Amino acid sequence: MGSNFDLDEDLSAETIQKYESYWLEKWENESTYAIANHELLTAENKYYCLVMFPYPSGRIHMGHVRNYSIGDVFARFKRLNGFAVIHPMGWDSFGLPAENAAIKNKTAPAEWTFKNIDAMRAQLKRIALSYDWQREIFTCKPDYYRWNQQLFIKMLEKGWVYKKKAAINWCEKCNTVLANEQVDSHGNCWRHPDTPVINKELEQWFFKITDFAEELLDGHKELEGKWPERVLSMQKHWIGKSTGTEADFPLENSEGSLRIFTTRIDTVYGVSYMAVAPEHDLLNTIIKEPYKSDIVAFKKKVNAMSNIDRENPNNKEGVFTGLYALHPFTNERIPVYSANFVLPSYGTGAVMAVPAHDQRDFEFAQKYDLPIKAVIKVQGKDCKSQEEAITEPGTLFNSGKYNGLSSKQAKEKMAADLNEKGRGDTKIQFRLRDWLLSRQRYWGTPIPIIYCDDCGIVPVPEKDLPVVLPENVEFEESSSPLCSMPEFLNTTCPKCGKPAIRETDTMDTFVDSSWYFARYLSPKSDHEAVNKTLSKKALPIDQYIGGVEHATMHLLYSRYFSKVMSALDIIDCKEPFKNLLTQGMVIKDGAKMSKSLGNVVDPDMLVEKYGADTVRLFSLFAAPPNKDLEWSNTGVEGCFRFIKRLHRFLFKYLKAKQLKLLIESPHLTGDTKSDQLLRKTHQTIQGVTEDIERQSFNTGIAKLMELLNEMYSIFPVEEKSTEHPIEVISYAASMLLTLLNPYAPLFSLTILTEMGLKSEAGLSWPGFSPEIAAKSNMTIVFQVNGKLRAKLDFSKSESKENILSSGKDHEKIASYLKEKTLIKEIYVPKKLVNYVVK
Ligand code: ANZ
Ligand code: ZN
Ligand code: ZN
Repeated sequence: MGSNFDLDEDLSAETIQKYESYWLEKWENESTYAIANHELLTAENKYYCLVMFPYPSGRIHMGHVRNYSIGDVFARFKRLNGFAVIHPMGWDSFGLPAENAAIKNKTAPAEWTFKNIDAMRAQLKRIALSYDWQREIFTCKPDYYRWNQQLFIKMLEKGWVYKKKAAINWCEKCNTVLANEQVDSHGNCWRHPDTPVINKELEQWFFKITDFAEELLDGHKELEGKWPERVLSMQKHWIGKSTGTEADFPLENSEGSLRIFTTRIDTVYGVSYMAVAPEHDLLNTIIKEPYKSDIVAFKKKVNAMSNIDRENPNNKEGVFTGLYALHPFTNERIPVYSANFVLPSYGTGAVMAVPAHDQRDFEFAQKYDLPIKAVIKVQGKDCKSQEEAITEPGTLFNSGKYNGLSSKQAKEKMAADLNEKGRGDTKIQFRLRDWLLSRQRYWGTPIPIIYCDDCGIVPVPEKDLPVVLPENVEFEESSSPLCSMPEFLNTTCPKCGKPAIRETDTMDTFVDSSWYFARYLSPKSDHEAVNKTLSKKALPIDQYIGGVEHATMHLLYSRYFSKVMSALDIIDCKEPFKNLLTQGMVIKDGAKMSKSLGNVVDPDMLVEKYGADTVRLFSLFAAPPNKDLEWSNTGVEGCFRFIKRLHRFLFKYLKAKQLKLLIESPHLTGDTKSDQLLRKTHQTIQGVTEDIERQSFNTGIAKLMELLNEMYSIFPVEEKSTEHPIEVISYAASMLLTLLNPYAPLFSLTILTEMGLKSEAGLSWPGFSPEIAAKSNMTIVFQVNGKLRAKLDFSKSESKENILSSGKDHEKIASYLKEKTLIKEIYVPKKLVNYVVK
């Protein structure tokens, strides 16, 4: 038992820094947490623990500290339990901020990015996170993004990527298009919540994620109970499956017809007008003057509106097209309008409007004085004096031969009848749109495409990958430097050899993060994106941790990519994240801790003052992982005091060279104090294990604090240590420090080493004895003349005499015995006492 660390009694800041850096250096030199692939492949139990990798913005903030500490508890806990743990870290290092910084500071994005990475890596290392740094990846390096390019080409071959002109979302601040997922619920940019996204028509690249809509929904079955319900329901809503009917309404005096999508074909007898999106093709064809000019003006007006304004109920607007459609069942003439609330990208971009049963249609009808005809009777609703739409299903009336049917019956019957006439069918519709992946920005993966005047769109041949992003660039304000670099732009066509030019758009950075978890398995491989054998073994990720803000972005895209990559036989795993924990935010003074609000606490400063263990401990103790954590300086102080207090207790025995590492539990001896501590120790092992397993890290820490309190109260430090049972104290200390290891590894290892631990690898998670941990108490019911007066707890070994006399002295009972004569004392062992008095 050598004293390596030269500890002092009150654990000065200097001492803490000393032993903390000892371990950090050791881990660095020995790559302690690296796991070789052969080790992973042959392991009986593997555990893949992953926390969403950071964007290298420059510095780690408390949110990162919390998040990565949570991940580290899982990783260390599983390692101690004998699992082969893979716990990697990398950098989501393409993206807009690097470009903005480049424009502002005149440094190239690459330089800025790598400088940030170096700073942040050092910060992560300083808080004792057990990463396998040999697997570090950088999405902005060609050895990573070339696989994005290869995947893109493979998907192009399959027809899963395509280019088309479309109305897209444009952010003026980002100066690029955005995917639908990147427009928030207010119609603003995800990066710029104060900037409304506007519509533009542009040629863009899309991933056909909609082909996988059904599978993405289906996969949820596997995730239920393992992902937060909230994330699943956000994805479900985003995918938005809805079953309805498509129906053709023939156009009057024309060969053509207007196809609509409705979820309420049962209301078809109540149609009073049709409405098409201003972008609908019909409007480019058969419209005559004077309607034509009205429509052109209307289109212009709607185009200038944001989607959110467009869907605002107060902005409902439309124009008559001069056209009439014919009712598919009655042949009645129905006027066709163009209306802003009809979206071009949903269903068929056209609707049958039923004002009596749809609130939007109702308000539009009132504004333009169109008929409102009720056809569904709903119990308890008066359909005569309608003041709003009656939207519930009910029974049909005013509906010809369908009268009397329920909405449900009518939907089936009508769809079948339409189908028979060749005028429609049941149709499943999704809200999900294809993923727009091209960005008009520089700092991202170049899309590996060449444009040739003769051959058109030509993918870069695999042997010519990667298309390297030039790093020495100069920025002119807004546009991507790639557009003005002949050395990048000019190339030759791989098909015909003539001069051709390269695509200058780059990929959405969400492409990078959609499969990075698989790249960690073979981060350096230069002949394949993913080692498939390893992916079979290591995937899915057993525990994924990250922010709920990614519910319909990264978490949806990754699931999609896993399905695509499985279909392409690159990996073998369709659901990449088996369990998901979405951590809460770090709050200070009532608001999310953020630079813009000026309420940040600098992790470096805390680490310097208290050491990494305290910082970790606080961020794990102050709230359960999935709840918001309120910052509190006294809370940090409290965690610091706990470590110091633990140290002070142990120091006395350490100094006397009495404390030794004890893995095997001593037996109960019959000595009350010693048994009491042993019992509490086993209960703590049981409790902390269960707490970590149910992700209740904070209560686990509370139990460790309780155990320490018990140690102090049973064996006060002021007493002479030689009179204390050193076996039991050694065991309690060994266990407390081992259980503390996932939370505060540096202090834990330091003291355990002082107690005789030879190497960290020798440490393992302890088991407990259920017999010793079992409650030692019994509850006795006390009556006076048969009436319940009190319930008191006693040790199971307490004698009858003691129980009877303690009852008599107890305040709740004594008053009933006062000035009475005690005739009899009845005692039912371990259950009941009855004092009979007169
Ligand atoms: C007639 C009708 C009658 C409707 C009624 C509703 C109630 P979900 O559930 O979201 O799929 N709709 C269809 N395409 C549209 C578009 N491109 N833009 C705006 N609205 C559109 O909604 C389907 C319903 O949304 C459809 O059913 C249609 O209105 C409308 F009493 O058709 B309904
Ligand atoms: Zn933006
Ligand atoms: Zn060519």
